[in-house]
Amino acid sequence: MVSEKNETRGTSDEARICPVAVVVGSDSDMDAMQTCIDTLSSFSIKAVVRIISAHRTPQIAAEFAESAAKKGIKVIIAAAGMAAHLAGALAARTSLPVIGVPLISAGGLEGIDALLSTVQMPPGVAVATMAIGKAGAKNAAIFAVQILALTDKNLAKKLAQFKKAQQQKVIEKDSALR
Ligand code: RP5
Repeated sequence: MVSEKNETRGTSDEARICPVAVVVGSDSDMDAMQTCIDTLSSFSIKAVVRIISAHRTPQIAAEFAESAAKKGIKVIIAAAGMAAHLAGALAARTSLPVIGVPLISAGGLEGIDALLSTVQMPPGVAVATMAIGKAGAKNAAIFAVQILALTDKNLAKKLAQFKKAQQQKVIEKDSALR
C-alpha cells in the first residue's frame, strides 16, 4: 500500500508503478475498504490509497482524477457512503475505468443511499458499481485485477489460480457434508 503522503508527492517512482488507486470518501470508510486493499495485495498489487471527498475536497478530487492516468494509474476504485458521488465525480474527469463501492455509513440508510448514488450514473459517464460494503470492496479488487489481467499474463495466471482455489473450497465444504 502506498500512503496518501507518498501519492501526494505524485512524481515518485513508487507512485508511478501503482496501477490501482483506492480512493475513500472518509477515514471512516477505511475499515470496509481494507478488504479491497488486502485482496489487491494478495495479487501483489500495491494500491495508491487516498482519502478524497467529492463534497468536502472537490478540487482535490478533480485534480486527482485529471492527473491519475499520467501517474500510471490504470484503474480507480472509489468508495463512499451516504450521498456517494465520489466514483461519479472522478469518472466525470478521467477516461480510466472507475469502480464504485457503495458503503454503509453511520446514520445512513444501510448503504442503499450510497448504492443509488453510485450506480445511477447518467448515460455517457460509466461507473462499474459493486455490491454494498465488504463484499463490494473485495469484488472491486477482483474486478480491477480482471481489467489488468487483460494485458498482464502473470496476473491472468494468478487470477485463474484464485478462481480455482475458490472453487476448491466450495467443493471441499460440500464434500464435508456428505
Ligand atoms: C461520505 O460520508 C464518506 O464516504 C463516508 O462514508 C460518509 C460519512 O463521512 P464521515 O462523516 O464519517 O467523515 O462522504
